Amino acid sequence: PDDGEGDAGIAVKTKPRTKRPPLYKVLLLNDDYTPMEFVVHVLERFFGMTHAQAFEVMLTVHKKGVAVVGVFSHEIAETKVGQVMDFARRHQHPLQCTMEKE
Ligand code: TYC
Repeated sequence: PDDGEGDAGIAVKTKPRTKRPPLYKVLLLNDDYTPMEFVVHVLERFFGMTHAQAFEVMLTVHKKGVAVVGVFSHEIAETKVGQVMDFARRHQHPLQCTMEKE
């Protein structure tokens, strides 16, 4: 514990640092088989996008290969990835969703 005095009794200031939790980008990956409408539905359902937003983001992934679909705390990001992977697997689509530290 810092007594605020250093070894020679000289006042030494330590800045109060409030640590923000790290954020994680959730990424959606393109593939050749998942139907476009399914991806649009995923983005509406799990990421709260409107149909127009979801369609736009789906097209970005389709054309560029990958897109960030949201930025969340570690716990929320993990939950989203799990929900998407689970939903895709249940419908037998190869859709991939991952997360990475921002
Ligand atoms: N490339 C897919 C197709 O042509 C559509 C697609 C878009 C798949 C986005 C995955 O994350 C994805 N049917």
